[in-house]
Amino acid sequence: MRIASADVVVTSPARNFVTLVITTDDGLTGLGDATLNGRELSVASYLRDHVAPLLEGRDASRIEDTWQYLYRGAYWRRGPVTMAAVAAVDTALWDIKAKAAGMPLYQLLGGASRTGALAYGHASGRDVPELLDSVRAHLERGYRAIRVQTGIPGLDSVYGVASSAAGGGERYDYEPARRRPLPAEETWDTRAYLRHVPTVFEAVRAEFGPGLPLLHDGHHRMTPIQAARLGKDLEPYDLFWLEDATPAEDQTALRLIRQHTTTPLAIGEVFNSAHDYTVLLQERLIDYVRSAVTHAGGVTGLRRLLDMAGHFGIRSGIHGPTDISPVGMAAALHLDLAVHNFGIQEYMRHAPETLEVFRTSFTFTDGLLHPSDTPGLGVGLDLAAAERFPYAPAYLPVNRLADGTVHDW
Ligand code: GCO
Ligand code: MG
Repeated sequence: MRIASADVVVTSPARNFVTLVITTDDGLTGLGDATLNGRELSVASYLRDHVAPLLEGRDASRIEDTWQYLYRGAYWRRGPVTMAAVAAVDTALWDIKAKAAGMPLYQLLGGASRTGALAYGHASGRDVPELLDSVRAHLERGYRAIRVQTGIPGLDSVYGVASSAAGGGERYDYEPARRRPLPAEETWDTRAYLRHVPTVFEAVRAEFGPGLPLLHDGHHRMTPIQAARLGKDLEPYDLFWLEDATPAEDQTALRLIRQHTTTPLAIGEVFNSAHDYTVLLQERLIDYVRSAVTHAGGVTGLRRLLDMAGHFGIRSGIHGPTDISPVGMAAALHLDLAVHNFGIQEYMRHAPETLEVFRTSFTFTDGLLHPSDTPGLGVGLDLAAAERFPYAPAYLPVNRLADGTVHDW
């Protein structure tokens, strides 16, 4: 079974996605997600210009060898662009291998360890009443774990908060990707945030009781001591996790946070290699690893990371916003079902236009996701539909403090 072609499809059904389609000489196709939000075309070029010529004629069944060939063979290692490209090739080859075996991918990863993957959705509101409505809407939709983000008094727009209440506050994440020639700029104030967030969790617990798993994303904005304080202030509300409290690349920052709080910590959506986690895992500074299949070297890369985390009793919380395509999401679900140290899966639900292009078979029932028993990943790509949604440049916002200083977004 040799690789006959490797084609890159760039399409924009509600937001931009980059997908690799590998076809074998016996007619099987595999899909891989290569989407890097706001920098999509760099991965498309990496794949088209530098990787596709290396793939043609290779044995499609040699997944590990191809992973190492692309990783070590490039000489220049790691980085979001390289690892998204490696991920796309790897995921597509796993899709092909599972289709050739006539099995859903999770069977090749060791079979199911559970009946489904607990998913969390994104509730948000510009203020607390709007947030409570959004939590309610998510519970009605079947979610059994909920991420909570709100507007901050005095700030115009805040990460994770929908700008209108439409759709139960679920559509916030499309807004950063809205088409515009330059990034939007937002203003940030960490002290206002630190004052406000505990009052929000107090209100949510008062309304929904102690049982509902609640999560929160700090989106890299705090210093270690600020994060330590927030973790402490949130202890009475028993969070499932506090995510990305500090800029993730500073692994030693987590030592300070950990010394001060028992609020569980999650980090890693911007990482692209298991090497980014070495200190965090060995010193047990976090409770959940957040990397996506799409950004951390595919099914092979993520499996290696999750096994390493499991060795230290640390669980998975695979990144799953809508900028992970349905292909990347399906790959995550197969891992979620198979690995022992599963924690939770992020799941925002894709826009209807996205699902016109990517034909999914995974299911969401009683709060649990299941990848389905379709052979392979269980996702098809409708090329005619993809053509109806041409690429348009889109950027994530940039943050500034009141005095104009650039701050982490
Ligand atoms: C999350 C993430 C996303 C990122 C997005 C950037 O926890 O889901 O923080 O919302 O902001 O993936 O492209
Ligand atoms: Mg996040």
